[in-house]
Amino acid sequence: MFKKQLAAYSKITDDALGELFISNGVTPPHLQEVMAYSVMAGGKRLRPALVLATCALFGGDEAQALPFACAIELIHTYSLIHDDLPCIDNDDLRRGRPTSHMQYDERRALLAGDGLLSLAFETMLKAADNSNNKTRAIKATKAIADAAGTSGMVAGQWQDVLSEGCPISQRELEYIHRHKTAALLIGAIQAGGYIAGASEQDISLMTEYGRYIGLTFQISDDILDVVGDASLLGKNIGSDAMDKKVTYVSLYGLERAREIEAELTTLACGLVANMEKGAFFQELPRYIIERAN
Ligand code: GRG
Repeated sequence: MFKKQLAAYSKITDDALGELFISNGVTPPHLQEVMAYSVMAGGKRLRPALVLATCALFGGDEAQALPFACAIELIHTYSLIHDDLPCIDNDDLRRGRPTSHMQYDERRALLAGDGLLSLAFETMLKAADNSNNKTRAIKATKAIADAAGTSGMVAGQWQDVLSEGCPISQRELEYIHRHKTAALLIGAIQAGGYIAGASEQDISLMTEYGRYIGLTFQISDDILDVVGDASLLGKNIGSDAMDKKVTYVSLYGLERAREIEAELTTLACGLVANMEKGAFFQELPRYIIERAN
C-alpha cells in the first residue's frame, strides 16, 4: 500500500517536472538539458511525496501543493549535483548515471545546480502569485527556503565539509544530520501542511515527526554506505570512510546504529498513531530503514 502510494506521488511529480521544463523554456537550451539530465534521472521523489502526503493528511488540494513538491525536488537535485562535485564529495555515480560533472563538465554541473535552485524559487513564487490562498503559498515558500538555506541544508553541509577528517562528537554529528538531511524533509512536510491550511499545532507535531524520520533517513544512508549494494543504490558505496567522515556507523557501530533507527521509528510512529489518514506516515519509517536505495 505504502509503495503504491509512493509510486503514485512519484508519477505525479515526474509528470509535473516534465511539464515544468517544457513550459518554462529555460534558455539556453543546453542549460535546460544539463538541468533535466539530473532531475529526470529518477530518484525516490521522497521529498515531493512528503509535500503531497502531508497536504492530503490535512485535507488540502493536491494541485495547489504540486508546484511546491516540484520545487523541493529541484532544490534536492541541485544539492546532489553540487555535493557530487570534485571540490565536495567527488562522486562519479548518482541515480544510476554518471554524475553531472562526469557527463558534462564541472562548470556546467555547477551552473545547472544554480539554475535548479533559482528555478525552484521561480516555481514557488509563480504558484503563490496564481494561488487563491497567497498566505498559505507564501508560508510554504518560506518553509522550503528556510529548510534549504543557511539555517538548514546549507548550514549542515557547511559543517559537514568543515568537519571532514576531524573527530566530532555525537552532538556535532546530530547537528550535521538534522540540518544537511532532515531540514529538507521537514520543509517538505511543513509546506504540504501550510498549503492544506493545517493548524500550527498540527504543523509542530508533523515537524517533530520530520525530525525523527530525517535522522533515521541519514542513519540509513550511513548504513547503506557501508553495507549497501552500489548497483541497487545507484551510487558508489564506501565514500564516507574514504572521505574520513564521522557517521552513525563509525561512531556507534552497525548494530547500535540499527537500534537507534528502530528507536526513532517507534517515536515517529507514535506521533501519527491516532491520525485518521496517517497510514502513509505510519509506514514511511519502516520503508526508510528497509530501503535498498
Ligand atoms: C554549494 C558546492 C555547494 C554544495 C552545497 C547543500 C548541498 C550542496 C548539499 C546537501 C547535502 C546532501 C547532498 C545531503 C545528503 C542528503 C541525502 C541522504 C541525499 C540522498 O537523498 P535520496 O536518497 O536521493 O532521497 P534520491 O536520489 O532518491 O532523490
